[in-house]
Amino acid sequence: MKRTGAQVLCEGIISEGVEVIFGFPGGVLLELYDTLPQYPQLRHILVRHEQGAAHAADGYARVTGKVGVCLATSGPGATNLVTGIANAHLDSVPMVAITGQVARAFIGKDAFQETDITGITLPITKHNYLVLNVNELPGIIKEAFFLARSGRPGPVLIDIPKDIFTDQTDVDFPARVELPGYTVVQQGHIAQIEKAARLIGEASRPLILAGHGVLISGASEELRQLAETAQIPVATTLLGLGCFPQTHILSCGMVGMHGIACANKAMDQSDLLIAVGMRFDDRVTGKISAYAQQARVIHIDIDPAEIGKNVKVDVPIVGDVKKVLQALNKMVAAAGHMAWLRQLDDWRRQSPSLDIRDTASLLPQYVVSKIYEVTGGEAIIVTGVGQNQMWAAQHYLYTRPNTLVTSGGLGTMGFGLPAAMGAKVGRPGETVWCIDGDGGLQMTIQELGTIVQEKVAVKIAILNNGYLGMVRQWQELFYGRRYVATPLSCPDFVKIAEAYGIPGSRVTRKEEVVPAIEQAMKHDGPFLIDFMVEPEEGVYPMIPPGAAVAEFIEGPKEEVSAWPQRSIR
Ligand SMILES: Cc1ncc(C[n+]2csc(CCOP(=O)(O)OP(=O)(O)O)c2C)c(N)n1
Ligand SMILES: [Mg+2]
Repeated sequence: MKRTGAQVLCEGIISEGVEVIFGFPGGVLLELYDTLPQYPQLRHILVRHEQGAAHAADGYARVTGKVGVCLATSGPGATNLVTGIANAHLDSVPMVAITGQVARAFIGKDAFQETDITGITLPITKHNYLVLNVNELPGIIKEAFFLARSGRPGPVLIDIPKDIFTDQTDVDFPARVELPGYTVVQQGHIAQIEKAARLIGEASRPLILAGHGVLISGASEELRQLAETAQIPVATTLLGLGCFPQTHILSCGMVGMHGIACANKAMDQSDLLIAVGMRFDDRVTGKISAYAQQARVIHIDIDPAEIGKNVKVDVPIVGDVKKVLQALNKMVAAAGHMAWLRQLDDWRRQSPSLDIRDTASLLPQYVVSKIYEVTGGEAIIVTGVGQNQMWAAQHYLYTRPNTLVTSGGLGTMGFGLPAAMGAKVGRPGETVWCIDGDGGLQMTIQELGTIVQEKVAVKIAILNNGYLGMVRQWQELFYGRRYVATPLSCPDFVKIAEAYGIPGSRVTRKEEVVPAIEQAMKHDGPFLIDFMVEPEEGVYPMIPPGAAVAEFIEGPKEEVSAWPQRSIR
C-alpha cells in the first residue's frame, strides 16, 4: 500500500516503540505535522526551544532505557539541536534526532533555512542520514534506531527533505537490519575473562570502578554479585552513580575531581582496578602520569576504542558488561580482603567528605541532603552543571539504577530543566527533582512553558548562589579571587514561575528548607523553590586541575567567611 514519507516516518517510529516526540515545527515540517494527528498514539510535546527537545529526549532515554526522539525544522531548528546531540554523544545516550531539510531541488543553493546538518553533526553522531529517495526511508528508520540503541548507544540523525514527506512509496520496513562492517562484540573473550578472574584472586587491594556502561547494560545485579563474592569495594564515576547502592557496605562513593576522599584514596592505592563500563575520563584520572601507579587494570567495555585510550590496560575485555560479568562471576572465588576494607573505613573516618558544616548560613549541601531525606532517597535527580551538579552527586545517595540524570561528558549548562521534563514524561510515576544553578536554569528557563502546557510535575530546586559558581570557585582558587564575569544577576525566579503558572517559594534560612520541600512534594504539579544559598561556598574535596588523584584538597571546616584565601601550588 502506498504511503507518504510522513506516514512512513510515523509508522516507522511507532513500530520502534516510540510513544513521545519532543519537537518544534517549521516550514519544511508542515506536511509531517499535518500527518501527526493520524497517529494519536504518538504524543508530541511542543518545546520552547529545540535544545530543550534534544535534552528532553536525552533525559527520557536515560530513565527509560528507550530511544529518545527529538524533531526540528531545517536551518536554525536543526542547529538548535546540536548541543543536545553532542551531549547525548558524549554520554552514550540512545537518541534519534529527526530534522526537516529544504526540498531536494534546493539543496546546496543556500536556500531559505538550509544548513548542512549532516555535515555539522557528523562528528557528534554515531551515524547520520540525508534521505534522498523515499523508498530508502523505511530502511533508514530501522537502521537509525538499531544503531542508536545497539552496542555503545548514541545519537543518530535523519535529515529529511520537505518533498520526501509528500513523496509516496510502497516499500515495507525491512524485517531485519543488515549492516556489514558494524559488529558489536557481546561476549567477552573467555581467555581474557579467565585472566581477569585470576588477577582478582591474587589481588589484595582490588577496587571496582563502575561507570555508565553498567547502567546501560542493566548489569547492577551482576556487579553486586561480583563485589559481594570477592568482597571488592565499589567506587563509581559520576555517570555510574546508582549502578551500585550507595547504602551498601561495599560502596565507597564517587571518584574523580570532586569524588569522595575515600574513593579517590582507594583508587590511588589499589593494586587492581576492575574498570567496568567506564572510560577513564580526565575528570576521573587527574594527572595521568601519576594515576593508580600500583594497580594492574582490567578494563571491560563494549567499545574497543575506549580500551587503552587513556590508561594502560593489563586485561582488556571487549563485550557487553552484563554478559562479561555473568561469565566472570562463574570464575571468581569467594574472598575476604578484610585488611583493605578496614583501611577504607579508616579513610572514611579520617576524611568524612560528606559531613556538612554546622553554619548559620544556608549551605547548598544542606539543601541537597534534605531533599534526600524528604524524598527518602527515592527520587530521580536531574542536575544542571557546575557546583549544583557536584553537590547533587555528593549529598544525595543513589540506590537505584538510572536515578541520577546529569550531563557528564559535555557538561552542558541548560541541560537540567529540559532533561528533568523528559525524565518525568518517561517515568511519570516517579518523583523527579531538577537541582540546578541560577546560571544554568536561565539558559533553558523557557521550558517552564512546556512543563505547564504538558502538565509535567517536575519539582525544581535552584541552588541560587548569585554566581556562575563553579567558575567562580576556580577564580577563587587559581586566579586570586578575581571574579571576572561570574557574578550573575537573576530575575525573581519565584515570580517568573508564577508568571508561567507554577507555584513556588523562596528559602533563605535553614529551618525553612524541609517545610518548603514538603510543600513542593505535596503539591500536585510542578513546583519551584529558590534556595538562596551561601554565595561563596565551594565544592570539596577537589583535585586541582593537573594534579594527581592523591593531591585533593579537603575544604573548609568552618564558616566560609572565616576562611582565608588558599593558594594552590
Ligand atoms: C553551556 C555552557 N557554558 C559554559 C559552561 C562553563 N561552566 C561550567 S559550570 C559554570 C557555572 C554554572 O553556574 P550555575 O548554573 O549558577 O551553577 P553553580 O556552579 O553556581 O552551581 C559554567 C559557566 C558550561 N559548562 N556550559
Ligand atoms: Mg550559580
